Amino acid sequence: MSAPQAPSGVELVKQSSRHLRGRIVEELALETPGFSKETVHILKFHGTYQQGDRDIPKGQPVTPGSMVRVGVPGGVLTAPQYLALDALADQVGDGGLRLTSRQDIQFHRVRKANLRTLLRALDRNFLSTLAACGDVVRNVTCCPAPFEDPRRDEIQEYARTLARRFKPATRAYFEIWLDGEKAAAAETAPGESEPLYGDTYLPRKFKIGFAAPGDNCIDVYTNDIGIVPVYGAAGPTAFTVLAGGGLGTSPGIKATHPRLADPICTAAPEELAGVVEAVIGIHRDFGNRSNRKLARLKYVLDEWGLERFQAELAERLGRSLTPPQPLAWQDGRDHLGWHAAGDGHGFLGVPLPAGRVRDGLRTALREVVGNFGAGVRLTAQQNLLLTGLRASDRQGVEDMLHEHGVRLAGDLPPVVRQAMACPAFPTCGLAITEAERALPAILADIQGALAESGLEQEPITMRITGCPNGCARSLTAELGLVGQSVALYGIYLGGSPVGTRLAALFAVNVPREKIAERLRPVFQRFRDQRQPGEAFGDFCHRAGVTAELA
Ligand code: SRM
Ligand code: SF4
Repeated sequence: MSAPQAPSGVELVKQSSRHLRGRIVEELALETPGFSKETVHILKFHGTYQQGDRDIPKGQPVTPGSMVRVGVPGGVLTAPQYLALDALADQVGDGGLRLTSRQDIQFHRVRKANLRTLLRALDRNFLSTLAACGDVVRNVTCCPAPFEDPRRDEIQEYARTLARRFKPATRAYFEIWLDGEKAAAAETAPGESEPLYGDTYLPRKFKIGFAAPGDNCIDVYTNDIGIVPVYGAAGPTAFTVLAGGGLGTSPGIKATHPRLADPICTAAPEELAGVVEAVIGIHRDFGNRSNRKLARLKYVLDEWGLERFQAELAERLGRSLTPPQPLAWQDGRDHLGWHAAGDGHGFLGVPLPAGRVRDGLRTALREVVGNFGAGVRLTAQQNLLLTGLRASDRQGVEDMLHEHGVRLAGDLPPVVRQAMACPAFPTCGLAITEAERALPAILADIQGALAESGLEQEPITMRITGCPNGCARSLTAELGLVGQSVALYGIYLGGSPVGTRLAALFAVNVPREKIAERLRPVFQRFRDQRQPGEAFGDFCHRAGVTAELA
């Protein structure tokens, strides 16, 4: 047996943080614009991420600001909550909101002096940033579409219940940000403990997502735990539980790789929370605490194999597992355009460019939400649903959005409508290439190449990330672009349109302006050799495009 390895530096920081307090209070009181390295780690658990500005050339002074991530379980916001977030974007942010690939909302460039103001305002609106980042259960995602099926609402309720259950127990967030007097003491509250997480929390981030049966809009296989209900007539009769998904790869570390989650077992509704908690417990106890690059649950599954993992889970639950049910998917696209909802109303899915809400789009959404009282639901594909609209509102809503230059799903070519991009430059410290900012030019080139082959109406999923961490889930797209080295991208092809297969590497180190050129022969081949109704990603996979042309 190999000798136990020393815990990583971050483990020691967590251990000595007195349940996520660290020196946050002391450093908030300092005049300096930023926080120390240790405090930056602890702040992540509070949903706050210190960032620089990568547009500023190296060597020039940068005033750090913070990305602040608001957790929104299942992506559901009320109209007043959305309007409050919108107002805060001007008061303490950079004048915009960023909807994330996990149904959260981010503020960018928040000054240290404004952090308390922001978190208090969020709290007054029943919103929180606690555990939106850090080594804990992150936002629990769930298909947000309120279709005419009450069982969808029930799934949302399960997502909210798990989100509440797995919040850290520490009072640190409330003391530091919301209650000034207690913050002064900043000691661990008497008798406080973290029954699930323990003093060092999890070895790494942990993600949970609920898909609706047949509808994989949330990319369920990319989660540490994916959950898919088995529907009876009145509601879910059971849940298929998957484990071990994750997309991140660390450049230069061979053992790291993307992985789709495996179906593990079936849980009855009353068993679900216990099963999920037991899987989290396995991650807590067996995840790698010396190397953060290898600390996700997926590597425990890799090391153990499915059988040992299931045996450990069964032992923790004190009973044998019910085998998982086979899953079938009809769709993986987002819920854009108009749809009927369960309450006699309708909802409109609005495509957003990489989740960024600013300028005319921001004004338009504020006016629709304000004037029509629309609820807002964030999707896991960086888009937004306006809910609770009457048939008689439809024209007025569309006019209002169009007036501000917003392009709705029907106004956009399918490849643009479905595209996703991570933020990358200038805010992300890990970005190797542009992503969000390069998206419009790349899409224009790809549309041109598709049109040359008469494929402009093909609903191809295209996603781009500025590094191999996979934040916009490029590797479950049919066409994925991944930043590899300065201004150069890897092209990945063959992901399935319903998110059940990883895309494979097709070309390396392609400059941005050459991406469409490399894809042109593949599009032509797809046009000529596809089977009736075959999707682009399925064709690339079947025809072995990546193996032949790489
Ligand atoms: Fe991510 C790190 C943004 C979803 C895998 N991610 C980051 C950081 C915080 C950069 C950092 O650590 O310094 C990025 C902040 C950029 C910025 O300026 O906002 C960042 N991740 C995002 C968001 C905002 C991208 C987006 O386009 O919306 C998403 C926020 C989700 C949320 O609300 O919680 C986001 N990140 C994802 C996803 C997709 C998902 O979960 O569905 C993944 C792939 C799935 C997975 O977890 O494996 C993902 N992010 C990573 C990783 C790789 C983790 C790993 O296991 O290796 C990192 C790097 C890390 O943690 O060290 C990372
Ligand atoms: Fe940053 Fe890479 Fe995530 Fe993009 S994929 S946000 S570049 S960590």
